[in-house]
Amino acid sequence: SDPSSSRRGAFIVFEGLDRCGKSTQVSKLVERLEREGRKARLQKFPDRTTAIGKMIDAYLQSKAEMDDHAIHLLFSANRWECAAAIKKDLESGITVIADRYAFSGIAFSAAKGLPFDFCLQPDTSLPLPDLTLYLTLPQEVASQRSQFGEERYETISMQQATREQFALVAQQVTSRHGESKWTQVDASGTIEQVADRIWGLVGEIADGIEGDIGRLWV
Ligand code: 2DT
Ligand code: MG
Repeated sequence: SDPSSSRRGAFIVFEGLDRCGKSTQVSKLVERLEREGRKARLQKFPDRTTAIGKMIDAYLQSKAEMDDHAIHLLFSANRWECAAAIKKDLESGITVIADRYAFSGIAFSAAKGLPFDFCLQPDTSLPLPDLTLYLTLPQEVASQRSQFGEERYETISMQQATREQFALVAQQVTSRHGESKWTQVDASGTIEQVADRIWGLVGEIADGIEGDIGRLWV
């Protein structure tokens, strides 16, 4: 019998600052998993296709203004409206790969000055990622990439402040959920070099997970 049949899919999250190569690497990983005969699904956050996502999109493109707390809660609500589908897919053996998640939510809002504990709360008990890959790239490299500066938050000072908050988020994840849940990845080099690095880190969890889906911050 197939040993993987009793296993659920892994929930893998990619995090990092803007233009570090997350979206490229998320797509590469989904392709590679599918090529190896595994079922995988990409979930982008924010998911700009929903009603809430459209409000977030207007905010990010500076077509709308919003109170910092209100937009923080909308980003979280955007995850909650996708949470049941993520759980369902994981339980049916699909590997779900998210391009950003609650950790971006905390890091970016805290960088604007909202209290860290406030930023943490709304995402409490969302599905817990089995692995978060935090991609790092020197700011001067990210800033040179095309399209940097197009959206709200894409300024050097905001990226620097967010980088500091991501370090605190990493501490929270590892202290509450364990060292194995957060891995920093050097995102410099060619697309293929980074993809190989990531493939090595994903390793056997791509074959499925035995335990239950955890709950964030619980
Ligand atoms: P993309 O460029 O990846 O579409 O992100 N953000 C994202 C937040 O402020 N809070 C969140 O909860 C999430 C998921 C990071 C658009 C921007 O939105 C920020 C960059
Ligand atoms: Mg962006």
